[in-house]
Amino acid sequence: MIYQFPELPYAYDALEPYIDRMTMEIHHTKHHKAYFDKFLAAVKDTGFDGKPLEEIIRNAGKAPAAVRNNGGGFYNHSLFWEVLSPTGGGNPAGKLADSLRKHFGTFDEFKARFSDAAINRFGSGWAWLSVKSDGSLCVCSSPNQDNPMMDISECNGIPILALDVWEHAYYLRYQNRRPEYVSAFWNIVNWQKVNENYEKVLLTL
Ligand code: MN3
Repeated sequence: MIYQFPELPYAYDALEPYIDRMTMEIHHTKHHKAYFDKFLAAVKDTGFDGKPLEEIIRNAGKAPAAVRNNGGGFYNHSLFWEVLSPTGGGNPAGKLADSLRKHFGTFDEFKARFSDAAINRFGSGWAWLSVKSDGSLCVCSSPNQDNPMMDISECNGIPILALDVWEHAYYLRYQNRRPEYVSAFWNIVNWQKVNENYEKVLLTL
């Protein structure tokens, strides 16, 4: 089958204490799996069935709402799991480190901007670091399960780093304290993977 539900690249408890085991397990096996299953059901018998997920995401504005929402949920979580790691945190390396400095001045300034986007997203949504078509980097947030790759997005780009700020992503451990969850996130960012994502996108521009 063209659409695959991804396994986590680490154990459910691997991101403790920053993200707890129960949150990870429910998030992956219930929330993410439900988006995947509902996407499969929604895409069936549309002209999008069998098309690569990225292509569907790029054309989300032309797809039925259930395809946009559940396809977004499928895609966004698949990226999110990959940019986290129990051995993450620290500073970015490679080309990305230089580009972050170039676009944001300092790594701390980038973190502050990304954290603001995550904390100030009203209601449910995501924060993103994306690469625009001219190769520049940009930080933004999006509502619901939208993402910057969607044609309807206000911040167009290819996402290379994602943070889920739906309450289901943090409520068990952090309750209403979203800023604490966002701050904890920096300890588990897999910068090696984010740099890989970045270099991969640059090759396609
Ligand atoms: Mn989620």
